Amino acid sequence: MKRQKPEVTTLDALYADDPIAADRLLWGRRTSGLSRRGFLRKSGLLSMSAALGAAIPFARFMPAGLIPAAFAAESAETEIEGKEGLIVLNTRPINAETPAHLLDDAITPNHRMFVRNNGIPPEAVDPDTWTLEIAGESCLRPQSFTIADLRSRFEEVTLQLQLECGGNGRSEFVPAASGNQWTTGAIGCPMFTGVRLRDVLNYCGLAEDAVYLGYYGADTHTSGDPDRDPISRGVPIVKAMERESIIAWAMNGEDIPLQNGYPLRLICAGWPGSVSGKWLNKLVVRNQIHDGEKMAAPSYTVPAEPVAPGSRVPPSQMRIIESMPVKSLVTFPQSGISHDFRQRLTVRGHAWAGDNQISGVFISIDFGATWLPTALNPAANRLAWQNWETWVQLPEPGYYEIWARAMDDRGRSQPMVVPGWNPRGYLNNASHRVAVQAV
Ligand SMILES: Nc1nc2c(c(=O)[nH]1)N[C@H]1C(S)=C(S)[C@@H](COP(=O)(O)O)O[C@H]1N2
Ligand SMILES: [Mo]
Repeated sequence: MKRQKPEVTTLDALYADDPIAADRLLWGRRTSGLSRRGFLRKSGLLSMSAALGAAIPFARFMPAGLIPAAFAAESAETEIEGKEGLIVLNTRPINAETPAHLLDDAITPNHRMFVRNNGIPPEAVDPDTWTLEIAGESCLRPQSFTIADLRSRFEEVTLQLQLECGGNGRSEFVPAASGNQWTTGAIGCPMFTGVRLRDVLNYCGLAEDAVYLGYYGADTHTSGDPDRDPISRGVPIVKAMERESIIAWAMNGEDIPLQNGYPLRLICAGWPGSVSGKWLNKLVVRNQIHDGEKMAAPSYTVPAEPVAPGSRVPPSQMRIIESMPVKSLVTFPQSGISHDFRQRLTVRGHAWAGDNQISGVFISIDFGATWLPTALNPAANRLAWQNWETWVQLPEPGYYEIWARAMDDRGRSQPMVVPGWNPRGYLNNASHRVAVQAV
């Protein structure tokens, strides 16, 4: 029985088991999110401080209902070869995310790139005989290319491109949305080398009625049924024809890791990762919105109008997700560290905004009461995340959270609370929070 254990464990466990009960204990009432300020009960403050093992200097600014970032689940180690340190969410198919502090590199290394598989990757891939077929009712000159053909016929480009799963952040939705319970780690921004999709499409000729591009990959359905595709999505032709949409054979100058699509993949960055087909062996130019697997609602769609949490939404009211929203990550310090309060604390991370750019990243050490601007670097190229950095001086020992909030070049800011609930839990771009114990 939990009653026998000290209060510290109880509160911690309570948050893990039943955040609503923990909320009532600390705040004295049910709260409906992080929208209201303050009012931590005296007993609640004591319990929370005890559980955190520190005073909370800015407790007066804590929004009602806040679950301290220090209580986020501890990371488990994994066995995915070449992906050490990633958190495995599922093994069949393999899905693994990268803890925020392991995404600290400006350019995501291959072994830190998350894995999101809908099916079973192909085995025994031979890059010399791999072919990419270009077809579809709106392709004028259907034909196939080997990787060597692509390399010799088209200009090679290398770009840093962000890839984020549409479901990144899903774990925070209440009521829970089905699917992989990603926290913050289904994002990465490696360098990709390949050829422009538009060069290949122009070479094969687009009919006047071409409106959409669909992809197929060599992975197989988890059911084993050879007639079912795990996923076959795509993008409107205008997105496919952008300079940054590429067919890539290398990631950070090396072969693409098998789990990330070796030997060939599509990258249409800034949109849900699901449009960037892995193990790419066929592209179809369509005269209608591509109707491949996971193109139809509820997959990768959100309600056209806001809905009450838990609602059922008819497919006709769902819209295909296009650009991803503005978002940021604190990659240093690692959440949960201790820090000597007399020393400055460096804080840094990345920010990205789908098809758009970042105009500013702000951080708060007082639960959002005040915000400080950070130094923001330009992107390496369009559709690459931007790195930001600053430092803070924590005023006294105690428990702090560092919150980051990015704004895009259209003035849209990240929310501090989980945004619009949707049936499959896409597009959670709430501010990232890390815990720091100043000692
Ligand atoms: N063929 C194929 N392509 C795919 C997928 C897949 O399961 N099969 N998953 C998609 C999804 S949902 C995402 S988020 C990205 C993930 O890319 P990564 O595993 O390289 O991080 O690939 C996309 N491309
Ligand atoms: Mo995804």
